[in-house]
Amino acid sequence: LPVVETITSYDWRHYLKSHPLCKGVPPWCFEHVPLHKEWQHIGVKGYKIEVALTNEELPKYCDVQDENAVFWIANAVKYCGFMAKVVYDGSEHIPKTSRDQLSSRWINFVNEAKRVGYTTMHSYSIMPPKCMETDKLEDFDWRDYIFNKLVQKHSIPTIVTINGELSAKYKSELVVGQAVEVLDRACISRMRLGEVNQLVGGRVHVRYWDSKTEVGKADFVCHERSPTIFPCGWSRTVGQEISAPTAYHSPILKDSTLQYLINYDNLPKISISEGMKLESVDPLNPGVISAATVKKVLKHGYFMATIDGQHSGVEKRKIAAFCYHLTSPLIFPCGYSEKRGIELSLPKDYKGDPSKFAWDKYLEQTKSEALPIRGLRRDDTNSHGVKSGMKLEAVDIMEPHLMCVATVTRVIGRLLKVSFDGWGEEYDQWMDVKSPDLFPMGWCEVNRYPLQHPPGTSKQPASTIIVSNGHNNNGH
Ligand code: MLZ
Repeated sequence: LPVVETITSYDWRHYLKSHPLCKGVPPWCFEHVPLHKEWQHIGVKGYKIEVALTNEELPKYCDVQDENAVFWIANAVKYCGFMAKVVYDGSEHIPKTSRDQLSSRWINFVNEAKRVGYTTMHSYSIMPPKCMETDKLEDFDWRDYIFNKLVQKHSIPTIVTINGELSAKYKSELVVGQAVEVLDRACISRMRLGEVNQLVGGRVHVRYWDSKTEVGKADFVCHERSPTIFPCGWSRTVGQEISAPTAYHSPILKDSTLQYLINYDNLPKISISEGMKLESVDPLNPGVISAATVKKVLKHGYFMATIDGQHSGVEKRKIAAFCYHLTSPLIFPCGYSEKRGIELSLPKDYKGDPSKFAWDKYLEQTKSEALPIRGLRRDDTNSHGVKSGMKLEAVDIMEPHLMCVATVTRVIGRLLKVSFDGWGEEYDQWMDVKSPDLFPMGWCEVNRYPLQHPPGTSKQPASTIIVSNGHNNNGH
């Protein structure tokens, strides 16, 4: 039987109501998020929609008892991710001073906005909210009003709705129970065979083949498009180490088709060899960019590298090599940080003035060469639409089951600094703009995945999610 748990999740509405200038990363910036393409059309002001009145908004004379059965017409006037501010039609009849307070509201546009006509289609009632019950409006002809208001007005295009509703269902490539090769959290230098335990909006919860965690709980969570999860056979194909039962290593086992390799084999030829230096986001301290060294060259453009910089506070960590691909957006040519004004974490064996790190000196000291990846970072522009100050929902890379409230605090080409609201700088993460670990505001709510409260906000009204473990399968 599934384990049913009740979890509270951060609700953006409270924050949005008190921060009218809030900006969210627009959903069209997230290629791995359903509706991202459609959002270029959806996310425009001026749509007429139908939205269910809350219990407090139900008009006095309303005798409908079912929740979410009374609707009214509204306009979406602002978007923050999947969240939208809507203003009820007829609000011009409310005194200006209380208009915004009474007749506007933040909703999750994917879950709550309905195409005009939805109410009729489903035989729900349509009534103006309580705030419009003034004496002046007692004999008002709402039917006539609605009709005039809706003539020639645009609603959400039918092409993106099913029976008047939007759907952000992720079409997963994986299925529950499928075997996969994933990063070994206990030893980031290698992979570990695992089984898909749960799929939520493209995020995969994996149990390792030799899992010792509680039944139903995951050992590792990542997005299915993340470079920490691969189909069976990947490790052997690229020459990476993997922990798996003995039989798994048998040569009789057929390698599966690896779509990941198809594109990569058209790479420009780069001569990469052991000992070469580069810059990389530290996988164990993702807020830091460090000098790194190629430790082992794998096949198909993959290689293992270790971080040279020893950041204070991570004293105890083992010098573990991490697997990268030459096209990885989190590796950079030597000198990248300096050119972009990013502080490079100092390599521990740098002999020289620590305030004046110079790559040529360091390469000379370590008798090494720079990895020639200069030409590999394509589309290194700011035209992706993500701007500093925008809010979003982001995975805490160090605890990847946690989805947190976050803000983009720096934008350097396609590289973003993501800071977690309420958490110190030491939790900051450098992330690629196309990272599948970034989501628009409201994504968690759409997928019924808990969004962590920023510290100190847990007393704010939260929404409650019922999670039935192992069976909250959004993929199918
Ligand atoms: N166990 C950790 C969780 C930190 C999560 C932060 N996410 C941004 C701690 O309490 O320090």
